[in-house]
Formats: sequence, C-alpha cells, structure tokens
Amino acid sequence: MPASHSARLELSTCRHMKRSCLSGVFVVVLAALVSAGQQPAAPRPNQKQRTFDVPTPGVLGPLRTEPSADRPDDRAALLVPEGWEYDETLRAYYRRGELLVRFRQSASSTVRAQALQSSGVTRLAKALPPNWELVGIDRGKNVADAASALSRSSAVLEVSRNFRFETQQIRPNDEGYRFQWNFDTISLPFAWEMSPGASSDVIVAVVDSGLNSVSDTFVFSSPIVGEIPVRFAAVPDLVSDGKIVNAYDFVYDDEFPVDLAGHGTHVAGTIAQQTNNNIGVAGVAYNVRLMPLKVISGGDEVVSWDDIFAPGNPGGSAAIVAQAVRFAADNNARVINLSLGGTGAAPVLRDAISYAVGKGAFVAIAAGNSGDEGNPTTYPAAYAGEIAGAMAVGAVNRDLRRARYSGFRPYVEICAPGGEVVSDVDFERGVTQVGYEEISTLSFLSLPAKLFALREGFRPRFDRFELRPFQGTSMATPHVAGVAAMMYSLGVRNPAAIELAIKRFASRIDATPDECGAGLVDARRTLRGLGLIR
Ligand SMILES: [Ca+2]
Ligand SMILES: [Ca+2]
Repeated sequence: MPASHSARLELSTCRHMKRSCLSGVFVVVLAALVSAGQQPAAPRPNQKQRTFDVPTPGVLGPLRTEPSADRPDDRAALLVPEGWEYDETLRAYYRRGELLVRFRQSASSTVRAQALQSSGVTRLAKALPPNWELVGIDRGKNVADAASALSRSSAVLEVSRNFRFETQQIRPNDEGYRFQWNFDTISLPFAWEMSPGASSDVIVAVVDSGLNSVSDTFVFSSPIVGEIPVRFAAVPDLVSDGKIVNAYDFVYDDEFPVDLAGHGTHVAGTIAQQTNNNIGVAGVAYNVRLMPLKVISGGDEVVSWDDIFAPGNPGGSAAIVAQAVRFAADNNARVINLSLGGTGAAPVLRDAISYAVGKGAFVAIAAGNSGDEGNPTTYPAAYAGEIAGAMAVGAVNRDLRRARYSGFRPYVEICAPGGEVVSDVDFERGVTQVGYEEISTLSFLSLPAKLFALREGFRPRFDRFELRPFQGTSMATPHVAGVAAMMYSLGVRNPAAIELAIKRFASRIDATPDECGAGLVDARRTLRGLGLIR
C-alpha cells in the first residue's frame, strides 16, 4: 500500500440540497478548456493581486424570510406571575403582600411583636439574618399603609419589599440572537457570566476556506478565464481593528485568505462574531483574536471558484492542511479549529496535530458528515481519540439527538449543536451565522454556467452578506473551539486538561458513546466545574 497518497479533505458543512448537476463530465470540460488553451494569457498559477481599489464596506442584508414567532416579551405584556406584583418604575417584581423588616438590635421580642401587630402584619417564620423578619400583610390591610406604619415604629430600622432576583445570564442584544438556540443548548449565556467571550490574548486559528479581512478588489489570473477582478469586503460584525492576526492564504501563498465559499466565514463567526452590539448574531468566544488560514476551496461544489481561478491548486490536500496547522502552532494560536475531513488517511496531519498540541494548542476537529452515507472512518477526526488535547466533535440537532449526517465512531469524543435543516432558510433548526448572500456569489451555477457567466462579463462578488442557517459537523466544531478558548482565558492552558474538563462536565443526552462520546458540551458546567467562578 503506498505510504503517502495526498488525500483531499473536504469541508464538513452539509448543505440540505443535494450536490447540483456538477459531475466528472464537467471536470473533463474544464480540463479540455485548459488543454485547448482557449485563453492566450498564461500567468503564474495560484496568483491573485490586491488592487487597493476604493474600499467597499461589506453589507449585512436583511433576513431572506420572515422568522417564526419571537420570544414573547412577558414584561411588555405586563403578564405578572401568580403571587407577584410588578413595579413599572423599577421594572422589578416583588412578592405580593410581603415586606422585609429590620429591627433595632436593642428591640426586645415583645416590642417587635407589638410593632408588627399595630402595623397590620404577621410574622412569617423564616431563618433570616439576625434582626430581620419577613412579614405578611394581614387580610384587608394595605401594603403601603403597613410599610409606613412599620417605618414609624422606633423599633424598626428598615422596611423593604421582597423583590425578585434573576440569574444574571447574559442574553446578547444582537437582533439575530433569537435564532441561536445552539448557544442556549450548551448553556453559553451562563458561561458568559464567568468568561464574557474569552479574551483577546487568546488566538484561535480557523484552518478553513478563508475569511475576508480587507475590503478590496483582487484580480485573479487564471489560465482558463484570464484576469478576473473580484470584489471582497471585510466581514461585517466580525472583522474589526486588531481582530485578525497572521492571516495567511496557503492556496495562493499570500496574506489575504479571501473566502470564495462562505464556509470559513461562517465557522469563524460561531467562534468570534461580535456580540452584544445589536446587529447580526453572537459568537461563543467573541473577544478572541482570529487567525484565518486558507487551505481549502469551495463547499460542496466539485469545481469551486478557486478551482476556476487557480486550476490545479493544492487546496484541501493533507500537506497544505498540515502546513497550516503547524503555522498556527508556531504563531501562538491557542486553539485550532479544523472543520474539515475526508476518508483518506493522513498520518502527516496526525503528526501536525500532535505537534500543535505539544506547543500548547487545543485542536477541535469535525467528526465528519457521512453518518448517513455508510459512516466511513473520517480523518483527521479519527486521530483525535489517541491525542489528549485534540477532540473529534459530532453534531446534534435541535432535539439533542445525533444529527442524521453526523459520523458515529469510537473516536467521537464530544457533541455540539450542528443543526439539521429542512431548507436553506431554516433558521429554526440550522446553526445561524453571517454568510454570503448566495445570489451575488454565483456559486449556485454549474461549472459550464460559471464559465459562460464570466465570459459574458458577470463577476461573482463576495462583499454582500446575510444570515445563513447551515448544518454540519463543521458547524458543531467551533462551539467546542470557543469553549476551549474561554477555558484558556480563565487560565486552563493545557490542551489535555481542557479535553478532560469538556468530557467530564458534558451533559448526558440520549446518544451512544459512538455518536457523542462523553455527551453534549456544556459551557457552564465545564467552566463552573473547574472552580473558576469569580
Ligand atoms: Ca453581533
Ligand atoms: Ca482526544
């Protein structure tokens, strides 16, 4: 058996639509076009030039469909739960007919009893701090009258209503947060109390299809279609000053890992989307810095835009992914996200991951999307079981069952929400993040149609964005990467210790160990379990 085929890895997004009519026959068409030399230009392959064009800011468009019902705002409707009153000025609930009274230390029990009786209240036995009593207003008496009567008593120091307190989970105000069931599922709002979005000293490398960190036009020089200018924009609600470090494009060998697929953008968003800023959606570890490393081209297309602009590019090969993983570790990435996989063994990638873990980086790896297609062994996920500090992540749907596509094998160590959608606007069941407005990327076209469109002067553009509900173990993986970043920011810096804690404090769900390993990642229990509450 040959020792080192260079296996091609694929992104682990699983779109609801079956692969379009692209097939080997069109790849042959492409090859024929190349060999026929229909374009005279023969620039160097895999090259793109930044133009320093007039910057065009990215636009985050509106939702494509009406969402289903909003979370009801009981307060706005002034629905008051049984036994409580609502103070509109304070915007606070308090127990109906109850007051808390603090007596002077010197007041005898007889004096106290007299004060209560004359104020029309009765002591409710509770073990409160010394000198405090909880009292109930006697039937037919008025609360305000009772409170002022108590206040006038020389035995009484303070009177207050018995207000209600709530858990201080942070519910972000991002308008699309209502779609992020996946964050509630892993108890992220509670975990944010302990680590609000991790911290900027943690760098998370996203080894994927890229991420636009600049707004500009790049000219691709393709031996098939000549020079094609393509517009990109920095991803809105994600890219900001100082957020991106050591970005690199291993496919084109330059510092601009522009995303022509939308996958890397979506995955990076789950990790670090700007949060609590009123727009778009939220991210798990929203304060981290991102290191986008482009190693792979399109999503589920056989021939992606990258394959047209840079035919023969090595994107997705085990070697290029291994190179990026090593680069991440050497440049201080503390967490590495690998939302990719394939059925070819890649020992070089096993060693790259071990190398990264040895340098102190935690690695999250997609378990693979072929659970309902023969459930083959998927790499590099299959290596995770033997590496303490690298975890293979399976996907659950909104019902907390294994998503039908999620690979189930003994190497699956943990699950996270990956979604399971019925359409590409299924915000209720998908993992929602910022992606491209698909129509402007023209990526839905078949290969011949793409080539035709280019010749007719149409250009794909990557500067228009909208919220996209995706599904896949690709979408599950960044949840675990984000939780690892939160742990790291709280001082847990050993990848093996991070893996151990994530497993130990996972929630049990209705899944076998092959399906979900230790269970469903639980951000709150994991952080709390480490005694990290401040
Ligand atoms: Ca946001
Ligand atoms: Ca492991």
